[in-house]
Amino acid sequence: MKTLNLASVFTFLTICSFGQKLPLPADKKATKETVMLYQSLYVLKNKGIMYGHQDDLMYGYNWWYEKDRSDTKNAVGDYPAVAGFELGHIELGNDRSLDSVSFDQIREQIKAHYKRGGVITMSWHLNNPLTMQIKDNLPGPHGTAWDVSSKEVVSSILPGGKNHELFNSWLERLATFFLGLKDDKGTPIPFIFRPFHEHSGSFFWWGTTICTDQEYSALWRYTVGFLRDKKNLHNILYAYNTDRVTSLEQYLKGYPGDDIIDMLSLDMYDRGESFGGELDNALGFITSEAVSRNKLTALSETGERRGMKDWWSAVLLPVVSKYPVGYVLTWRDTFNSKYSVSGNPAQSFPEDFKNFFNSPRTLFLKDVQKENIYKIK
Ligand code: BMA
Repeated sequence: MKTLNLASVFTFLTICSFGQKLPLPADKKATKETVMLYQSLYVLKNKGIMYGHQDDLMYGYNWWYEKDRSDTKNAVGDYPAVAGFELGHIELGNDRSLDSVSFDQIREQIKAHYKRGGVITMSWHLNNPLTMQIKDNLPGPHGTAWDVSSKEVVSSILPGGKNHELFNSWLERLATFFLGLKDDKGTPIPFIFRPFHEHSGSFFWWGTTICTDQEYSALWRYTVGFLRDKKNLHNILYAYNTDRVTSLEQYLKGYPGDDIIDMLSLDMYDRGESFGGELDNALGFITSEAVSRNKLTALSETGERRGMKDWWSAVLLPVVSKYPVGYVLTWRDTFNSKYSVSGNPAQSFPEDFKNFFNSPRTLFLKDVQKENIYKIK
């Protein structure tokens, strides 16, 4: 059983609701459920860290899309508070994502998780709109999000670029999927969208050495303008994101602006002994910047890669506990992978994952359900 004193959280929420004005999402027309999500996350980030898992509801180590199944639930008896989903290849009009997950099933699971009162986040490893047009059978990541062979990609899809109309058609397909995310009453389901992620790295076509900071910012602004103003989507919280960084200046390179961004997030995997210190440093300046800008925060991708038995409780938890980190999300596991590279709870040392679950600092679905995060207080 969890020992978190929820009474204190409720008291705090009440004081915030009645005694002090909470910040609003960047979108001035955000739906009331989206405003509630924003404000609930804003308050909860000081009280506990929500656990999230990518594709948790879609497949696991040795199963593929079974109703209500979850490796997290299997390990600790509760769903993650945050369910992560991936939209790569929605831009192509495909039925399945780049990870072979059905978009219809993603939509169903988004509805189910919202109905349970959980938080939804989506990433988008979209193809490379410029190089994918070269049909030669080139090796490696040719034509994918990881194709960094040309530095002209972002400029080619911005207004005036030769691939601008193609990019518009991709955004149109993305928007169609988003417009279909409604609950049983037809209310749009609020979610966190984290496109063009890990900008500080140079492994995606929108990476820091592949486009200029101005182009990156313009790409963000164009995308948000399209979804928010052209398609009238007002149920989206936008997460800015980088890979590992060592300074605030590096973190904010290409930042598109407080008027469109809701969350300052970081991705960092454990690749060696220096992880704890590097994470501590980065979360220190990112969360303090987020607090001063009234934004949400998250460690939006992380995972264990060293085979450390006590990683959850001895490495991850002590660092994230020091800061107002809204959620921590471990990445997907490829189906039937022998070794968990991403921190899948069922595989990566389930005994220690229980310690992480039992910590009064962590929040899983049942904890978040009690908060009624979408309800106007
Ligand atoms: C990456 C890897 C890929 C996957 C992508 C999108 O980090 O897990 O295998 O296709 O995320 O989910």
